[in-house]
Amino acid sequence: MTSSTADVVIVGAGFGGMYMLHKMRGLGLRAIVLERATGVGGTWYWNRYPGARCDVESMQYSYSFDPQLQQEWNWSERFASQPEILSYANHVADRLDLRRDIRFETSVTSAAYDEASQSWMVGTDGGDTVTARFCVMATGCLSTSRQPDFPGLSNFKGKTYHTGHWPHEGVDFTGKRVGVIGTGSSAIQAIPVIAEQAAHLTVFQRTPNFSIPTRNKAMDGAYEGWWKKDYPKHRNLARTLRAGVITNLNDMSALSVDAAERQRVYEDRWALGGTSFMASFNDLSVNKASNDTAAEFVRSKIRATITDPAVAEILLPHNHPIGTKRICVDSHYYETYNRPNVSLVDVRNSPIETITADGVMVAGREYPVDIIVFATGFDAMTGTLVGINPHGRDGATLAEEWEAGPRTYLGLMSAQFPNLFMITGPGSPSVLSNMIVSIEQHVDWVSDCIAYMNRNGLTAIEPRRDAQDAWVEHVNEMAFRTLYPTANSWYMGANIPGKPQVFMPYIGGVGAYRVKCDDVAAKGYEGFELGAGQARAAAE
Ligand code: FAD
Ligand code: N01
Repeated sequence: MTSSTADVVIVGAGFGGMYMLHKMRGLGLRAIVLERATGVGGTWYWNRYPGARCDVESMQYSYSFDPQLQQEWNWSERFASQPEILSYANHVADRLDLRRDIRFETSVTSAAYDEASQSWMVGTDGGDTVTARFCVMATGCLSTSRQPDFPGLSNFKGKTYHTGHWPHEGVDFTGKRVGVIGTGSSAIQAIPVIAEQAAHLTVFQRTPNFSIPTRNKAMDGAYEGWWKKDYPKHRNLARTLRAGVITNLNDMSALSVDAAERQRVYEDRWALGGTSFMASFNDLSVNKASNDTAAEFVRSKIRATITDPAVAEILLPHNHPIGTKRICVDSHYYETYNRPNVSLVDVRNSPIETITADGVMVAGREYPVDIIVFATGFDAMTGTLVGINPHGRDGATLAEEWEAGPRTYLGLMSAQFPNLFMITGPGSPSVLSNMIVSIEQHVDWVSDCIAYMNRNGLTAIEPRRDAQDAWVEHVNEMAFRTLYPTANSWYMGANIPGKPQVFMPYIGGVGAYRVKCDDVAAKGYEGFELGAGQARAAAE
């Protein structure tokens, strides 16, 4: 057991924590990163399931802060695979010599603010403590995987895996009967690849999802050249856009054109592939009638792809507007159900009853499997932070403060928790954006804030409660202008029994959000209480 001190303690060595460390070094500060994995990369370290791939084009899903780095790295495909993104993360760690300040295989189990010294004491599973004035939670929005507590699971004789904890050595499905539970983004990527190898694959689907083909392909040299020739200009543009992705938004309502033109637009987007399908028209996420036209188009594609109409019927999504659960992207997902070795079990009305020694029991019938893959998602956005449950000033705990849903100012900090920053916290655009754009914006803002405090002899910062309340209200108000809250999604916390149903990310767009954050900083950190000595006094 050791105790160390630093200026900044950072939890997590994904893209958020890695960049944070680099920035802190740039300020001449001593930072220590604590990471439970054996390596860097976060999401891309853990999610090694077959078919795992990014849905933001590789030319855009990468750091922009280092001109040399973005010029020297070459992506091999339009959408990068998990192994390639992990290689990129390792390349960055090597190039910036990050590892010497990262303690791997170290889980943070506690974080407590000491009011007297105005510092955070962060405890680990090894019994070590790191004390630092600032604590940055770069713990990720999708880093606490969730496996439902199916009765009988401990009796299962075969192997089980969760997509978010995939073994490094991979899984050999050859000759095996495999069950996949879930049909979210992870399952939709994994299913076609597993089906190619397994003797038989049974998919247990509770909610059918909308999925768009990625049309992934090898990197086009001319396209790559176009990006690299003017990378700073393109990056600057991306930062001003709603999702932080340069995409061709058709700035017209779906209802402003006739049916034939709509069909043409959707066909073009379908052929182009990827999430830009949701940019076919400008009102798909706010107007139900417009959304219905896009949803029906995708349903028509599903019907046209699946040879067995009964199977197609089960796969047709009807219970949420398209895009209000995270839109999925795939490579030959629907076609996979035409394979003779693949079957689909609808568990919507007859949920999984038990896991038996040899399989999965649904509606009194046992589906025999040798391997179960849980593609059952994450306790998203809050699960990891509440799991650590920081203790702030005056005995406040994050779990209690967020009991009715997360409460933050700008998704960056929470009242009662001085000097504790979150990277892409709830109440920021985070998961509704190209996450690297949002990570860089948050890290830059936090870094500027710490530099400002140091320049001005300030030792503590905390959001005012009135500013936080107003922000939470604004986040809600923006969400309810859209169709998103109508879906039972993980954005709403609906995938975790008992979790408060609150729309967690900020939907106002990364461009508008950045302007707001910059404005707050320009006004001397408006809405925050900053102080030398005890900063708390006026924060109430
Ligand atoms: P993470 O990458 O989650 O890193 C957080 C790190 O914190 C992890 O390494 C974790 O081990 C560590 N950690 C957490 N708690 C503790 C603790 N208590 N103690 C010690 N360490 C801890 N985003 C996109 O923009 N585009 C995509 O296409 C995309 N695809 C995705 C695909 C999958 C399968 C998943 C799960 C997410 C995807 N995302 C995507 C979101 C992705 O999480 C972000 O893009 C980005 O990688 C997040 O980086 P991060 O550093 O914020 O968090
Ligand atoms: O998790 P999910 P995920 N019985 O929560 C089902 C990112 N990502 O890992 O919808 C039966 O989306 C559940 O059913 P239902 C992306 O942001 C991106 O797939 O709750 N089924 C659902 O089908 C994504 O959104 C990519 O009814 C049960 C599934 O499990 C996020 O990560 C790739 C069940 C969980 O789906 C999470 O995606 C991968 C039960 N008891 C991930 N419990 C890209 O392509 C849950 N389910 C970029």
